[in-house]
Amino acid sequence: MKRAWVFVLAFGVLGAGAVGCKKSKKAPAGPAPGASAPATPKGATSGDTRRVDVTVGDTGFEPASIPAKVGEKLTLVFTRRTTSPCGGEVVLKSTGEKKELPLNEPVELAVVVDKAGSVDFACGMDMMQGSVVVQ
Ligand SMILES: [Cu+2]
Repeated sequence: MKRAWVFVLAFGVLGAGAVGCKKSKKAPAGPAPGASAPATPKGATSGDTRRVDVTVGDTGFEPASIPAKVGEKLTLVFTRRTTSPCGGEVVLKSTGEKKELPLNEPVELAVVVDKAGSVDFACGMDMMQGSVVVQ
């Protein structure tokens, strides 16, 4: 029984070591395989996306109302600044999509604004509320 444990431990250490090696080799070997990577268009996907910072505080979302235009690509970037458990989660009501909000860590939430109206979001308990007002 003991031998089996030692074997598992040794194997685990070797495995971890191998991974470490691969990581450290990554830097010098960079240019050759990475040559094709920068070819992906930079501005095409991110350039026309508007990012809006939303702070999650004790009093709710700030701003709680975000104006937007139909067809616009919008990404809300939530940053939770309160330790209240109320701010621990944001839910996009139209899709039911949920995002956990770790303290002081920006979390992105893409919002589809394909028609006029309001796209609502709220905390997990539906107490704090906000909306994207699409015109
Ligand atoms: Cu809440």
